[in-house]
Amino acid sequence: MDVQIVKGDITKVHVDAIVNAANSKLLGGGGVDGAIHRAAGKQLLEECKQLRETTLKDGLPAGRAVATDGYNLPAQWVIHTVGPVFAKKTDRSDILASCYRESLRVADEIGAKSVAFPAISAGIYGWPLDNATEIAVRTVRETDTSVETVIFVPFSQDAEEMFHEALGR
Ligand code: AR6
Repeated sequence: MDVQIVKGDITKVHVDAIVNAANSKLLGGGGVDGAIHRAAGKQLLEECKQLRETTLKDGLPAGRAVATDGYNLPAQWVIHTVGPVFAKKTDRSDILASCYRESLRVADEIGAKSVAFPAISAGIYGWPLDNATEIAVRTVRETDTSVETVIFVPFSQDAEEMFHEALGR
């Protein structure tokens, strides 16, 4: 597997699938979720609503992933996953790792060969960037998948440096 780091806006990345750091309700939000919904267009929200009315009545649990079309995005699909909220006293890193594993599993299901990830949980959900990027890189490397290219898309220079550090380890 080829692993790259490309700083910027994930909604602009030309890959088969981009991963969205969503929430359990799956109906949009702030951060990268808001950016993806804005760029994909309102059909994305419609498909998410459909999912909530059918297969995901109780929402998408943290650590799980589901795919939708990418609509107006350059990416063909969006894989929505829900990161854990960071908690000092409880170790939720297995849930964060599961987000990457499950996203790659869903990518295999839909046949996506190139996948771009943001730093899941490292924004509004408060996960320290150094640890979030380390878990991201380690989990992707350890996952058995047919995905050929993974692109990590840091949004800030700090995040870019952390991804490079994690990749160098
Ligand atoms: N491209 C790439 N990365 C981005 C972009 C972008 N366009 N925008 C932000 N980031 P966050 P979370 C980075 O907060 O912590 C939403 O409201 C950002 O700098 O988007 O998992 C959802 O609906 C950070 O490093 O996701 C949930 O309620 C990383 O993406 C909640 O936020 C993740 O930050 C999820 O919180």
